[in-house]
Amino acid sequence: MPAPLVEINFDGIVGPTHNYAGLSLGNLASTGNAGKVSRPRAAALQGIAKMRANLALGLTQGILLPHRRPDNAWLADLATDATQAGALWPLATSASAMWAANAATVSPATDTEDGRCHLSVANLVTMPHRSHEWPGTLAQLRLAFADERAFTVHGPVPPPFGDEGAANHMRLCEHHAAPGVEVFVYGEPGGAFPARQHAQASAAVARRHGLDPARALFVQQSAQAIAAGAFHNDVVAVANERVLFVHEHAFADKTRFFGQLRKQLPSVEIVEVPADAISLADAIASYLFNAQLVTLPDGAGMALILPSEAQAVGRVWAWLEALVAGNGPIRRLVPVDVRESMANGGGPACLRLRVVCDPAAVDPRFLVDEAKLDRIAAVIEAHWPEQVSPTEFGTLGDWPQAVAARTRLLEALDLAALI
Ligand code: SUG
Repeated sequence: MPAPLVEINFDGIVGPTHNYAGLSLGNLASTGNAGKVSRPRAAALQGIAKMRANLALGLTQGILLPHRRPDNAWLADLATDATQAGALWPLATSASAMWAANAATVSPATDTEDGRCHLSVANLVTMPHRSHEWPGTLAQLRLAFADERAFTVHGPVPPPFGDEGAANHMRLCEHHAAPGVEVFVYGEPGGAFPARQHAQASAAVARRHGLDPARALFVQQSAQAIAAGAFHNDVVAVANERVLFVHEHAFADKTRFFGQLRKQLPSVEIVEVPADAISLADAIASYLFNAQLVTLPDGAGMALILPSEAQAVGRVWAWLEALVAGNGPIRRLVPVDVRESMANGGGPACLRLRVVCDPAAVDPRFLVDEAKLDRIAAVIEAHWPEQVSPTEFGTLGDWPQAVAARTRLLEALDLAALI
C-alpha cells in the first residue's frame, strides 16, 4: 500500500537574536520598524502558540531551528569577526531564518519524474543578511529529509539568480496526495524595489526537481505589486489544493495565467479579491494573503490562518467575513498573534515551509506534538532575551547569551549535531 502523503507545516522557531534592523528594502514593515525595541522571547512564544493552534486544528506540525547568530563563519569569510564587524554585524546577527517559507522550494513525490520529494534550498542572494542562511538551512534539510528513498535535497541555485524558495511557489492539485500543477512566480527588475525571485532560478528549480514541463507554470509578478510592498508573491496570493486565493493585481498577466491553470486543473477555484474591495495597500498592511490556507480534517473545508492585523483593517475583515459566510471552499477564519514577526514583514505563511510527504519518512526530531512544544517553550522562557533595545543592539559582539540560548534548545531536541 502506498505511504500516506500529508501536508506538514515546518515552522521556523524565532531565534534569540530577533531584532528590527531595517534590512529589507521593499519590505515596508522591515524598513518602517527599523530601530524598534524587539522582544525575542515573546516573538518565539507567539510562534509556538501558532503551532499549538495548528495542532488543535488537527494539522501535522514540524519545526526548523534557529541558526547560529552572529554567523561567525560568514564573518570569517569576510575577514572579520563579531567584535569588529561594524556595519556587517546586523547582517550577521539577523534571526531571519525564522521565515521558513524562504528556506526552500518543495516538489512532492507525486509531481516529480523519479517519484521522490525534491527540496532545493533557497540562495536568498538578493538580501545580504539572508544570503548566508542557506548553509544552516541545508544542514537541517539534510537531517530532516535524510531518507533517500523518499527525498532528494538540492543545494542552492548559483548566483546571481536570486531564489527565495516557497514564498514564490504555489502548488495546486485535487488533493495533497494527487499530482500537482506547480506555479513559479518571478519578478522583473527595474522598479524602485528589488525583484527578489529571478525567472532563471525558478526554471532551474523546476528542471532539477524533474517536473513535467506542461505542469510547471512560470508567472510574472506584477511590477505594481512589488512597488506596493509585495516583496514576495505570498504577500498577495496563497494556494491550497484546488483553491487559489489571490489579489486582482498580483500578476502581470492574470488572464494568461488563469487560462493555463484552468487548462491543467479544470476544477481549480480562483477566489480573486478585487482592488476596489481591498486595495493593494490594504492587502499589504493587513497581510490577509500571507495566511496559511489549510484543509481541515474530516471534510470540514478550508481555514485561513491569518495575522490578527487583518482584523484591524475594517474593510478587509468585513470582506473576509462575507467570504466565509458564502458557499465557497474557505469556511473558517483563524486569526493568530504573530506581531513580533509581522513587524519585520513576516506573517503566518512566511513562518512555515510546507512539505507534502509521508511523516514516517521525516526525522522525528523535526516533528512536534504538544509535549515537545512544552519543552521548547520552557527553553525559550528560560533563555531567550526578553527584549533588545536599539542602544544595546550593536554592542553585543559575540552575543554569548543568544549563542547559549540556541545551544540549550538544540540540546533539548537532541539536535546538538547542528551546534
Ligand atoms: O526577507 N524580513 C524578511 C521577511 C520575510 C517574509 N517571508 C515571506 N514573505 N515569505 C525579508 O524581507 C527583515 C529583517 C530586518 O529588517 O531586521 C527581514 O528580513
